[in-house]
Amino acid sequence: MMKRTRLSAPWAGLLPTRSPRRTGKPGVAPRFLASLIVLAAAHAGAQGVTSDMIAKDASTPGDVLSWGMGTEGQRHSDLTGITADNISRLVPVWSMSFGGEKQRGQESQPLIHNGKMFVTASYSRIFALDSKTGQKLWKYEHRLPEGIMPCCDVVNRGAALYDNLVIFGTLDAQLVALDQETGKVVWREKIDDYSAGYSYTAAPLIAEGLLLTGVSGGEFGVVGRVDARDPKTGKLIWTRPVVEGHMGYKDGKENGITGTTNASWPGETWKTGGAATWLGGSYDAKTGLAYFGTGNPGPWNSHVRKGDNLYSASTVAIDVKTGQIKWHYQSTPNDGWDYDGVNEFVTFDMDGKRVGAKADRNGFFYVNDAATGKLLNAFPFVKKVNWASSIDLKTGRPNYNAENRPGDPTAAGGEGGKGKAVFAAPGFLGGKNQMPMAYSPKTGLFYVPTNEWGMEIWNEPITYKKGAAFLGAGFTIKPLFEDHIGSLRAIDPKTGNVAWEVKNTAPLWGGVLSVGDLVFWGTPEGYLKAADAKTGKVVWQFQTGSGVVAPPVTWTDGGEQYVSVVSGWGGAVPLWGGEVAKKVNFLEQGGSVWTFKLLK
Ligand SMILES: [Ca+2]
Ligand SMILES: [Ca+2]
Repeated sequence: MMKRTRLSAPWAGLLPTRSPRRTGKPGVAPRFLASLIVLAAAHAGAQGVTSDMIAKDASTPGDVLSWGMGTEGQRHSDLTGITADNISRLVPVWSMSFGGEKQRGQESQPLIHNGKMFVTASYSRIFALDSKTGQKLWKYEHRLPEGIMPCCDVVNRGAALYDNLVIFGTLDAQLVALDQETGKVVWREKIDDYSAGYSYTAAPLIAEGLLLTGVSGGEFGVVGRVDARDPKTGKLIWTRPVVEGHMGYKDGKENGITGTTNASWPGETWKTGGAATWLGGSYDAKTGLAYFGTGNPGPWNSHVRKGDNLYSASTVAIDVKTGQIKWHYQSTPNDGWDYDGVNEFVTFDMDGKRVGAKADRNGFFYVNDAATGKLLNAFPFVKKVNWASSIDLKTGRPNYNAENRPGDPTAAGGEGGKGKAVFAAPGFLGGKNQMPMAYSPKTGLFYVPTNEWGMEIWNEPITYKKGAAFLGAGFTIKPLFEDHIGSLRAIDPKTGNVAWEVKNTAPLWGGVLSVGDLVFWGTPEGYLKAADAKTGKVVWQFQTGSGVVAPPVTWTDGGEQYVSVVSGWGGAVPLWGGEVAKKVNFLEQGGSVWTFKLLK
């Protein structure tokens, strides 16, 4: 059985910090007040974040308004201020500590707007900082109840900006919207019941003026879905479950059942079907579709839910206007290995078509038509994949290696209720996990943080109990190679060729930034590194003092280019990594943001 990870939060939570009120003192001369108002307006630029600004985020280097540096998720910037030739002068300008008694994993991507950085931290905290100096402007610490159930550490991956608000999700499955200037809570809405295993850790997505979020909790028999809200008020507009049989809603009215009840799930299994949308989504204005990945079907034991188990372990493309599923592509039908299909679907142009790519947990890299979902290409991106031999490009289905599916515990010969154990690769932590890849339109390559590992896995009997782990499996993650687990790979999406790789001893768990002719990424050993995007030659590295498990960003301000990354070791590896966790238990926790620019 899985060990119940202790993630209760005795941390009592401080009251949200309030900035001083911005009203003038009584008795101040009107002319002085008037000039203050002019100054304040000039300073603020007074521009709220609009849908249009978010839609153009990838091509506006003065800000970072979305997770993915553009809702398409390419994580690419055309800025060329920092190059291989001058990067030896790239130095830290400030570092800011998240403080607190507890640290754990820091997986957050900062946002930059109007001279401010908005960055979330572990335990559902968010900070606003001066982006040039790192000076703290305000912070908000969400009051977490006892008994929250995050499966994979108390992380948060970032916020969303809309108008004058900054919005983020919490470990007790709420959304909190705060005033960007003051940190004051403007609205707060419950996503779902944390005592049933729901939580939220992804950055919300803004598309077409709607706030789109998913749910976490795939290890607790929750039901995955995507919600759309009015970002100004938090009011629910539509909700679309991603497990077949569940009803969707729009404007308070029924909006059609997802799929066909019982078509791919036997009996009542769809009611606790999992498919958590825990990494959030991407959006492409050219298709009008939001792409959400879905996690494992529940429970892990695939023999109790014979069928494809739609739409688990899939990419689901949702028409933002209607809340209807336009297409789906299932990478692991009847998943039996916890191959969550949540990884980001990054849209880009290839051969004159709008397409999207995903480096799946299951070890295959997929390219689909972004408008129709048609599978165009699929190839392994890690060295050892043994649950399937290949993907049939005609049918889109995997060619399974049946002997590497963990056995049915009810089959004759099972010992003590345990099914036949198998060694499967990748391990359930995936050929790639939550750490987002980057795409460079300049090189046409994806920069994918990969890991090489396998697992011993077996099934056990399980029944659903609200708020309890719903796995029905036991497992141990094991390394495959002596010298490395992680590898940053530059992958050609047309051919599957690996242009170059940079190996890493520990598993990679941070994301990638493509900027100009460089790529930046972090390592659990604490380094932020940069390499030449064409050759993979490492041209720069900096030790941040704790493991980097977050994606870097870049922007420009006052003619200078900045790079920022969050540092703080943690996430799923130390909690679930079996033999790998033992290898990396010397790494120290932390919690800080580092910001760099060129020394003049
Ligand atoms: Ca931008
Ligand atoms: Ca999972």
